Amino acid sequence: MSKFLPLFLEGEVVKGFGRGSKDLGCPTANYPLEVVQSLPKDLDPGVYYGWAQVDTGSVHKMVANIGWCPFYQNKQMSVETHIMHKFSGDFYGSNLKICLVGYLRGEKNFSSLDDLIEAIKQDIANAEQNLEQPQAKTLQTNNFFANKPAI
Ligand code: ADP
Ligand code: RBF
Ligand code: MG
Repeated sequence: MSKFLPLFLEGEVVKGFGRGSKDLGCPTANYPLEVVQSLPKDLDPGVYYGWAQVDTGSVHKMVANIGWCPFYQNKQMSVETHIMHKFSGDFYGSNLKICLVGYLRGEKNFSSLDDLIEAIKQDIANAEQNLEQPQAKTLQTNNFFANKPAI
C-alpha cells in the first residue's frame, strides 16, 4: 500500500476549485495538473500526512488529500495540502514542497458537509500524533527541504 512512501513532491501553488475550503477552516494549497500527472500510476488515492514547506520557510506538519473528492465528484484528480500552521496570508504562486510520510485512509463520500469537516478534523488530529514518531520526524529535516543555493 505504501510502497511509494516517503514520496517527495514539489510545485507551484495554484488556484483550486474555490469552494471555500478556507471558510471551513481548512484551506488547501493545490498543485497544477503536471504535478498530479507525475504521481506514480498506482499510488493509492486518499488522505496522507507528512511535512510541507512554502518557499524557503519552516517545515510544518500537513495533511494532503489525493484523489477525486467523491463528495464533489471531481472529473480530474487533485493533490491538495492543508498545512498545520497559521500563515499571515495567501501564498499563491509560491513553491510548495511536500513529503508524504504515511497513509491515513481512503477517500470517502459523505452525506453532509459537516461529516466531511468532522472527518478532516480527525485526520488532522491523527496526523499530529503520527508525525511525533521519531521515524516521521527524521523526514522533517531531510535534505529535500534544505535551502540549496541556486547554481
Ligand atoms: P483554492 O480553492 O484556491 O485552493 P482554498 O480555500 O483551498 O482555495 O485556499 C487555499 C489557499 O489558502 C492556498 O493556496 C494558500 O494560498 C492559502 N493558505 C493560507 N493558509 C494555508 C494553510 N495553512 N494551508 C494551506 N493553504 C493555506
Ligand atoms: N473529499 C472527499 O470527497 N472525501 C474525503 O474523504 C476527503 N477527505 C479529505 C481530507 C483532508 C485532510 C482534506 C484536506 C480534504 C479532503 N477532501 C475530501 C477534499 C475536500 O472535499 C476539499 O478540500 C474541499 O474543497 C473542501 O471544501
Ligand atoms: Mg484548495
